[in-house]
Amino acid sequence: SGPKLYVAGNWKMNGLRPDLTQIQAIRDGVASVENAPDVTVFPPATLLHAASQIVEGSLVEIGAQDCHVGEKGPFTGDLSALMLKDSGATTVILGHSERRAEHGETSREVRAKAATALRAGIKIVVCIGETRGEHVRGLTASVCRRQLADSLPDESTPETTIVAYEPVWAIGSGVSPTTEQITAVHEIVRGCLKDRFRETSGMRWRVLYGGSVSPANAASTFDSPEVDGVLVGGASLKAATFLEIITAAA
Ligand code: G2H
Repeated sequence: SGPKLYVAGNWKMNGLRPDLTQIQAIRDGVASVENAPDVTVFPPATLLHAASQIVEGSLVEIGAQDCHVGEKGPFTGDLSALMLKDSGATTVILGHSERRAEHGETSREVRAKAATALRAGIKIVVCIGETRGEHVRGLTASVCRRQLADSLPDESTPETTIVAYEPVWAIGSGVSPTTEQITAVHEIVRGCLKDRFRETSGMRWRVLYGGSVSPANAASTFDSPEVDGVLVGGASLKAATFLEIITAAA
């Protein structure tokens, strides 16, 4: 069997200090799940340090949602990968479609950030995915291939880099692709990874699905042999709901 499934909770711009009780509940819940998947929660940067202390010594890891491309310097308001690591983050999400859309992040920028994060010793979850318009025009495969090629740095390895396929039309919409559609895109992604990164340890690349994952559709998503885990947004905010998804991955 391959590596354990990976379940990520992306809190986006949600979460105040009282919500740290959700991190405690996730930590305790994961401890009691047999064959639990790898779980990483990505709270806002303001909660990274406290959340990391809560999960210390447990199976749960904490990650950040973005980082600056530079290592340090005059970049008011930005956070470097090293700062995130210093706060206890083991991982950073890069190239989420909300950042691509709202901050104009290009794949080239994502790739540069990814290289900086890997140099800082932090793992990366790189997001790709087509818009609704691209989907209806039949451009899903070509858009994903291009974003993947442009967003991943040459330094990526299966140990440090996770790819998340998040069709933009499925994000926060309650509409998700069929398991067959997800499988087809993940096969393309895996093929591209194998073609480009020939010299690896042999560890399987992890390709996650993201977009309206919920307790209702998690099990059918995990049915796909091409799905190595999920990136969950809205359904990760409440520990009880998130733990249902985690249990489905066990
Ligand atoms: C996609 C996902 C998490 P949601 O953005 O990254 O969010 O599950 O709310 O669609």
